[in-house]
Amino acid sequence: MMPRTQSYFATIQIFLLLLVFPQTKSDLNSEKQALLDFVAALHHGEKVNWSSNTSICTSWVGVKCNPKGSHVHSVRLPGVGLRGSLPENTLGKLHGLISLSLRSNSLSGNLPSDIFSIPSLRFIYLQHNNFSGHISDYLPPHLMFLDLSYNSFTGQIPSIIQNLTYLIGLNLRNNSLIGPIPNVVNLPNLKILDLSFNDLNGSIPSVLHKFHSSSFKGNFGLCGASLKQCSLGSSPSDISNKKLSTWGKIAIALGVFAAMLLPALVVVFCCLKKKVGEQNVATKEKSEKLMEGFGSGLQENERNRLIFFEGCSYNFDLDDLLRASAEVLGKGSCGTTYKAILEEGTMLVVKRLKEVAVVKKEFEQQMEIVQRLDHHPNVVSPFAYYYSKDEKLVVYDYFTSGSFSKLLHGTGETARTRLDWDSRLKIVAGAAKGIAHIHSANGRKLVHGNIKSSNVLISADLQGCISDFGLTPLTSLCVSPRSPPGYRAPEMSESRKSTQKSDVYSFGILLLEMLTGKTPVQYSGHEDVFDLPKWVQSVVREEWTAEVFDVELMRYSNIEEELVQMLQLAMACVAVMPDTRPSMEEVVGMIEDIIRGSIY
Ligand SMILES: *[C@@H]1O[C@H](CO)[C@@H](O)[C@H](O)[C@H]1NC(C)=O
Ligand SMILES: *[C@@H]1O[C@H](CO)[C@@H](O)[C@H](O)[C@H]1NC(C)=O
Ligand SMILES: *[C@@H]1O[C@H](CO)[C@@H](O)[C@H](O)[C@H]1NC(C)=O
Ligand SMILES: *[C@@H]1O[C@H](CO)[C@@H](O)[C@H](O)[C@H]1NC(C)=O
Ligand SMILES: *[C@@H]1O[C@H](CO)[C@@H](O)[C@H](O)[C@H]1NC(C)=O
Ligand SMILES: CC(=O)N[C@H]1CO[C@H](CO)[C@@H](O)[C@@H]1O
Repeated sequence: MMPRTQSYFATIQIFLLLLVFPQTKSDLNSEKQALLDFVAALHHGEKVNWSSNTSICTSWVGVKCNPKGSHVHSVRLPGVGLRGSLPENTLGKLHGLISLSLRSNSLSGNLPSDIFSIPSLRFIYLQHNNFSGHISDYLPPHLMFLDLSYNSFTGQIPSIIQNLTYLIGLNLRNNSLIGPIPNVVNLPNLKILDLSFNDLNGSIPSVLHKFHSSSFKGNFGLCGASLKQCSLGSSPSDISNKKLSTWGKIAIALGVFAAMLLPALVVVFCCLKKKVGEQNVATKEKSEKLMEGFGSGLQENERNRLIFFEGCSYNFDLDDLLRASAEVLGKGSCGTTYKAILEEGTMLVVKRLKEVAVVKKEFEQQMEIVQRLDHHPNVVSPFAYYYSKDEKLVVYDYFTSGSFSKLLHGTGETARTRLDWDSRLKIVAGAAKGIAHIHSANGRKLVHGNIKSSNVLISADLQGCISDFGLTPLTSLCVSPRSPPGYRAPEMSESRKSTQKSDVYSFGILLLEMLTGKTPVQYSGHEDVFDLPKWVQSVVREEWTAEVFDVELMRYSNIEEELVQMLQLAMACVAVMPDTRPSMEEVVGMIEDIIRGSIY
């Protein structure tokens, strides 16, 4: 590792060491014996090199202990040819076990109930085996991930599920489960759900309606949400997802929400209405003209005042923009972003700003700053703008691949893309370079001020490019909860003023988002800030560092070291004291070191 990066990592390592909490005295030997009994009861391949004369914490494949070496905290034996049924009184004796993976083996029979009585257990991966029997009605209270998919489980989904408030992912796909989905009311963290291909019936609980219909398909008795409507009495009418009109969906959704009778009903309703409004615009306006109401108040002599930046090769005018067909890409309190398609086919992004805080001269000066920034492949710069008393537009190139946010989390209807580790590294490296470029320009005085995953656009060659530079000073009036609170540095609650160090903080959040797959702002009807740094710290404190990472990333082997290095970098960026955060240039250097490490 390069010397300049060392101080940050040293800080983090001390931080990690400080977090090693005192543990109850335990007998690691009894855990060793339990595991030897476990493996002796099963057929297995040669890979499982466990032996009583080697050290369980350092030499046993698939076994990891806590830092103190007092407990086994994870057992991972995916695809090692385990055959037979799991013996009682073995894994159940691992009192500090946090993560268990026996996926992709040929295990069968019932799961011993003592496994689920380990209170520390949070991650269970038993998919792709042939386990049978009922799923225990005692599950560990802090369970975060349960994957029992592709087995032969029967019986009902245990109702204890509704009490698992830490649950992030539940996958029961391809079993033979029957009966209703338990009426969950509050699973605030649940982000991954797959109950498809079972024999479930009854209606889908309303809090699960946010999941795509693919989470439920292959259960012919299920109804509600985007599946067939639940009918009272007579056989349910089969209205497919596509045929259901938007208004039909709204009616169902409203009905369900009304039935919930929550105090938050009014809030939820408002949000829903708003969303629906946007969707309508997005789908219907395709053939309509750009930006309703725009242009009507313009003087004839103002109509050609679209100002192009120097060197721009486009040749169209405001009238062309007015004739373009448009689609709403996003709507915020600072304005609306449209995708516009000119009549000859050129695709553009037009930001129509609201609540602009400055007069024309200042607006022009700000655009001048944007224009003077040297071209950089990782910075998305506008190429034209328009200013009048009533309308302010900024025009950009269109990025077909969309934003990093869209790729990581999906949007409403579209499921998230399977984004591999190398792509993620490449995207954040690009975004970091773009931000560092902004920070280094103009006597190091420039600040971005609005770094978030939806402002990182993906170029055709999968580079991350930072957009929205230069607009923050213009829109500082729209102080609203819709600006990205999850990315805001702690010192900004007092000063409100963005700095390069607050940009670094926001970028650190973006890194955490990339690593964990979690969004810092959760939209559960209304916006909740999810304190990512605090969550990561709490996870690390409890000694299951590996488990903070996005489950998508768990499919790649040999990236653990890079993951941890990246996590350390992210934590350095989100340091509470601005001065202790690295500069953006240092961040770029560190990311490059990590990537280089991955090549050689
Ligand atoms: C450990 O014991 C096994 C037999 O149980 C033996 O084959 C092996 O050589 C021993 N290894 C060491 C390092 O003593
Ligand atoms: C068992 O296998 C792991 C991984 O292949 C290896 O790191 C470890 O040294 C092995 N242990 C023994 C005792 O051979
Ligand atoms: C899985 O287990 C069931 C009995 O529980 C058995 O009928 C079935 O053949 C097994 N499937 C495989 C692929 O072993
Ligand atoms: C789930 O939690 C509720 C209250 O929080 C409790 O009354 C109920 O007994 C719990 N269910 C189970 C199966 O533990
Ligand atoms: C679900 O199926 C079970 C039989 O498996 C049946 O007894 C029950 O009435 C069904 N419930 C609904 C709501 O259809
Ligand atoms: C019910 C169901 O869909 N079962 C399928 C589960 O997956 C196996 C293969 O992985 C299929 O053979 C089963 O038909």
